[in-house]
Amino acid sequence: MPREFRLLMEKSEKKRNSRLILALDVVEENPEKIFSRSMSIIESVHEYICAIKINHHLILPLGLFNGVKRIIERARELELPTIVDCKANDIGSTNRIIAENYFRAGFDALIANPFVGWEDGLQPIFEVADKMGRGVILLIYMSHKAAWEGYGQNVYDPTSGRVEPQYIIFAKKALSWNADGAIVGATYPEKIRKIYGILGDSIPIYSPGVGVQGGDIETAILAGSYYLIVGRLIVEADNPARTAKIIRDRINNSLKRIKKLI
Ligand code: OMP
Repeated sequence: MPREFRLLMEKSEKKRNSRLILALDVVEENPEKIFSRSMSIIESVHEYICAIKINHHLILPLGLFNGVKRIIERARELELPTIVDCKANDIGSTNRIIAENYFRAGFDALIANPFVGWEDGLQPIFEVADKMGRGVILLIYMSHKAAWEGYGQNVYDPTSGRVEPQYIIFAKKALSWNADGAIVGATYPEKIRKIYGILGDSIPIYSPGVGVQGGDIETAILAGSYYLIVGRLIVEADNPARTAKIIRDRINNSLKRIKKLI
């Protein structure tokens, strides 16, 4: 049974004809400037994106229940889901507090790290998400250069009795834990393809890493990415609205080309 967050994302995607998620990673010299530029980027790009992801770039300088909550409220008015990129990664009792606070502030979903496991790890996050109708997105294979050191390790899985890459085990866990999304770097299309082979259309793949990190939109979509998460390419552009529109259109054109190939 999909959580409310999944339906919220589908509604937003259809309304704007967009699978582009804005990573609102604004860097400025003081909190006032971070807040005002964040708000002005949202106003200029909102018709081209389907959700906003907020990271420590905003949460640390602005605070959760003051600055960031106001940004979430504006996103709500625009019917844009918000995702907190907290990469929750702690023991269960702390994870519960993390989830309760972010969801209470208004976030629709959070990102968590499956390395901590289920029991007394991520289980409380899923419980809070179920209770509050929010989403949980898991890191399956990150976009950065050293991702292979953790997500790419070959490990012995006692449940299957086999040695498998960590990311394959995580993709299977995403299914059994009923995650709402799986993050796989656009920088590793071959990993996207393998993970899509496990998840199919049951859990959408969210891919950061296009542009500045070297990933390519069409290659990622062709491999199985569903949503693309883009930060600096838009946030640091001279014209964020024009750049967001170009990226949104490129995603949609790639989807059209793929449909023709099938
Ligand atoms: P750009 O590289 O500027 O487009 O930003 C990418 C955004 O996605 C940043 O907010 C990162 O923290 C985030 N991200 C990754 O880049 N790689 C990952 O593997 C996972 C994330 C994430 O969890 O969103």
